[in-house]
Amino acid sequence: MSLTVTPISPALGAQISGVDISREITAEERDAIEQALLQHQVLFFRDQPINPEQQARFAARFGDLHIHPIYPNVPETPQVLVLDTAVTDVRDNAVWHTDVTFLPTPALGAVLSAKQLPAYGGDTLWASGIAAFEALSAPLRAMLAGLTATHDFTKSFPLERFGTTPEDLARWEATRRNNPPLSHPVVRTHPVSGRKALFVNEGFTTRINELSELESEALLKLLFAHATRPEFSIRWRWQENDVAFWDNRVTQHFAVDDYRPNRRVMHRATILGDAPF
Ligand SMILES: O=C(O)CCC(=O)C(=O)O
Ligand SMILES: [Fe+2]
Repeated sequence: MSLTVTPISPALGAQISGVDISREITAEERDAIEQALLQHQVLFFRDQPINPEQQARFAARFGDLHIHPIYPNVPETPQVLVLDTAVTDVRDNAVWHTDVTFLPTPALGAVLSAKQLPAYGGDTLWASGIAAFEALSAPLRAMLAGLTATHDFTKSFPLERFGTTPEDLARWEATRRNNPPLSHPVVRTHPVSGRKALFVNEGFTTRINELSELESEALLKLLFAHATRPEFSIRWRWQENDVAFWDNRVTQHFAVDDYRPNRRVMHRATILGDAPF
């Protein structure tokens, strides 16, 4: 096996080379990638021209795949969703978020492939909830450990933008019905590594349940700002056929909205996760 892992920053991020993810990876490669993911939280592979079927096969080596309720998918491979600025309003990804935390079992991770890019712009940032949590003072860490927060699908998928046609409206209403606001711990323990991570995100977290409205608002503001500080984050400048694989249990990300009206097309396969604790 010639797989190598090159860290990009102390908090998170590594580039993986020496593996071709378009073919069926070996068990050894799979385990090396999983270990790298646990340690570095987001991995980048360059020059990986994968089709949707290959992307789904790669992602499925790490868990069952999720079919997104709102975003369009590749018809023959519905486990792969399409973020195409010519088709879908993706502006809501330009907020720091962890994917699908409105689900009782948010995604374990996702594999994102760059298909068509603007000449420049359209970078994506990731931030480590582990680095952010570890940098908090001991009294604040102790307080947060006992708290839960509400996550609401409608915060990042507002009716005004996702219910514009009768068909979209019906889908949005069904999604809202099936995904009422729910609670997750504010500090999550990684189910494999045991490391603790801050688990609130601006995209979906609306309220810290045990605090007053005013306290919740002030503390969430602090945590959202703290969690995304430059030293806990990295910014990836995409090339076509780059693939990113992030651990969605302990990270959040932000897709910079600075390139429209140029077109940008990404494919994502999302891996199902377990209930945060
Ligand atoms: O388009 C991107 O770079 C990332 C979009 C996003 O938030 C996601 O795929 O989960
Ligand atoms: Fe996302």
